[in-house]
Amino acid sequence: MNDTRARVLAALADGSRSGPALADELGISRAAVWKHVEALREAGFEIESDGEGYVLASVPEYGGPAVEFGLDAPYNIEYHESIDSTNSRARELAKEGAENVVVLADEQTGSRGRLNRDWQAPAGGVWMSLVLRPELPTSHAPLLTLAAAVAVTKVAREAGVEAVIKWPNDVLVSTAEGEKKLCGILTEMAGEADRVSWVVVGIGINANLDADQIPETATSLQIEGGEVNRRIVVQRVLEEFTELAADTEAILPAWREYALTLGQYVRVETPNGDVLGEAVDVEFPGTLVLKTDDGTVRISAGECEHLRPVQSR
Ligand code: BT5
Repeated sequence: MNDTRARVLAALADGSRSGPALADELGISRAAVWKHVEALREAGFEIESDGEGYVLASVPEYGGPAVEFGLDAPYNIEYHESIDSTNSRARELAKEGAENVVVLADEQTGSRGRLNRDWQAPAGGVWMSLVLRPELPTSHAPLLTLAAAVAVTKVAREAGVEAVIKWPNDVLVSTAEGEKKLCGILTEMAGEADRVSWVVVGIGINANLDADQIPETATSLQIEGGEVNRRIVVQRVLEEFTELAADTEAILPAWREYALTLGQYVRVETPNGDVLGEAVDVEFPGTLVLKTDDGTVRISAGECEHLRPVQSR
């Protein structure tokens, strides 16, 4: 949203203002005030005019301007009702030089998981991709994936859903029917070894979706805790993620606190074969440490399967 429009909106949210008072306050013409008010109405903000002046009566349920309104993180939101993949669009923007843009969609028709797996993304979920240009060496980029998992877990808990993290980046809920996936994260990047050029962090959260809209192995915030306000979910995830990304020292401790993987016997499929062992820690920048029969093994990437908690051996 353009800066002046955001200021008009913030002023109207603060209380009733007459057109002239608003023009004075923001140092713009009355005609400009009128133009911004009309544009905000078109974007779905209900702005009532009583005898005294204008006042904000309601915020649209979802969409770009709705998420930008009151967002305490430095992103412009590019919203699509339907798009093939928010990650594909975010990559395009990244290659054009964009920064701090979030591509957000109600529905995706061709979204991807890791290794080009299909990702189901019907209307009602939270599907978003952040375009970032962090000052990080490429090898540290996995930290951002961990930060995204922590942010989503925290926000799911705020919504009353006991989410946990499976290494490296699945957010799950332990249900009576076993572990079910609530959120998947797909990070893509380009750069030289010493410096990332851009990173796209794609986050897919099953928000207001029913069981018949997602795979059997999945669950949603709605199923586990009831319908959520997606605008707030997006805002809170972006705010938590941004705070963690600015303080990379805080990411691993927070990840450990939410991790279901630590303390489990696991099987990790790696390019060099399967590794079985007890997951004992995660180390900078996201390496899983396993205690195996052949000693300690460190794994930087792979598919992890939880076998059972260590205590129940
Ligand atoms: C992931 O892959 O978990 C990463 C998913 C990233 C999706 C986001 S949405 C916004 C952005 N735009 C994109 O195009 N992608 C990102 P992976 O670990 O490979 O898991 C994929 C597997 O999860 C599939 O093979 C299915 O078994 C399962 N799956 C598919 N759709 C799901 C859903 N909605 N919820 C839970 N599991 C799902």
